[in-house]
Amino acid sequence: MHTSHKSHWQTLWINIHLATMNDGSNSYGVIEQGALAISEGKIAWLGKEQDIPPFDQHQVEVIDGQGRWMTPGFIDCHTHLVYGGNRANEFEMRLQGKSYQEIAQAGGGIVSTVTATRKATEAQLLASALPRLMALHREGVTTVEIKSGYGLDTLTEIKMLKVAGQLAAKLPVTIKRTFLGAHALPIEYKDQADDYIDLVCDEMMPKIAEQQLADTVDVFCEGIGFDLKQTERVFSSARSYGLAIKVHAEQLSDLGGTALAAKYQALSSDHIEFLSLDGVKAMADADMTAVLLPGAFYFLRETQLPPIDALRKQGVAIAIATDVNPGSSPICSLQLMLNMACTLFKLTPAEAIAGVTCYGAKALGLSASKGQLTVGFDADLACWNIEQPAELCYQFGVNPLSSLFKVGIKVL
Ligand code: DI6
Ligand code: FE
Repeated sequence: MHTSHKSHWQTLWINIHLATMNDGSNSYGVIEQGALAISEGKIAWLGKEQDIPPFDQHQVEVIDGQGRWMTPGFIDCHTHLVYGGNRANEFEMRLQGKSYQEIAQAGGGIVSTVTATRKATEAQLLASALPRLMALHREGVTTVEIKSGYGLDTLTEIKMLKVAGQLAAKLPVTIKRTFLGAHALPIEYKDQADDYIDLVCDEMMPKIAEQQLADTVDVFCEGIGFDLKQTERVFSSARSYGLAIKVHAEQLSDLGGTALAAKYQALSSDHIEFLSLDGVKAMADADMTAVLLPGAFYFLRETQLPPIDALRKQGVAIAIATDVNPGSSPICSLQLMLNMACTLFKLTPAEAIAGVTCYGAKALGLSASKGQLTVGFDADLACWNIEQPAELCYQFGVNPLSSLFKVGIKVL
């Protein structure tokens, strides 16, 4: 294994099993009886404990892992965790027989969260988002993507993205921000979706790009969202500002949003329950990541499964995320998503864990620095009280996190 200069090590883990997650999705990339050294926030060496090169015992803090397991810190690559209010009333309506689409068409749904988000102050949004982020973090999450999309006006979209940025100062979590102005049509633009897309492309996007409030742009391409033409306008505007692209597509119907996103070299297409084989092939050709969101599938009682076998056959990387949001996935647990990815989507535990580590990183364009135990990668490390990696997916409700390191520093 590679090594950096031994005297630079700050911390050395010994007596620990490593699930490096750097071997592709069919394996955990296990190193049993391993060791891992940290230097300046990065992984400086890893390998078998018996192969540790000589080091200065006085300079290095040695941590005995006591036979526990270490994985990369988890990555939740798709959330909407900054928002005002909640939608428990809508949950009740759905249980009385209304569908998610009917509620959206009747002015509920996303639009009702928009009203609450516009009303909330930055401080209120921050205070309500923090426990959600905390819940993820306590379960081993060290990187989270957060989308705007409940403002749908310039001021509130910017307010959401600022709050998302402030969260990074509250907890030791890397926050990646995504501008989702094209999430839903605000009431003041009723029947004028094209005009709203003008606002997104000509006013919101330039400001957000200029103030560096987001590095990625997302669109909800759907019957109750935006059509292909509108989606393409947002993509081409994003590209002109040098912003990366993602899409919510094929969640409720097959509009072709994924194939369109592939033409724009998008990082990922997310949801994709209704994705066709051609769509899967387009993703493979563009090296896009498929982000599966079992929480939304579960919470909306969807029955159409994403095309998992086709994704596997075409070699598309699969990520798993919570989609934390008030309407379709009010569930702040990536550990539960690991369980659901296996029970609902029949992923193997190794695939599911890859989905919240190496492929979660890939979905965010971070695959060169996060999501693997690899020399040179950020020392975002989760240490688990388990006897085998599959336990992370198998049991739910007893948080097995033993300790958590963020860029080499113990944070939990
Ligand atoms: N798809 C989703 O699952 C969330 N957004 C989206 O485009 C739902 C957002 C909500 O219902 O508030
Ligand atoms: Fe979403």
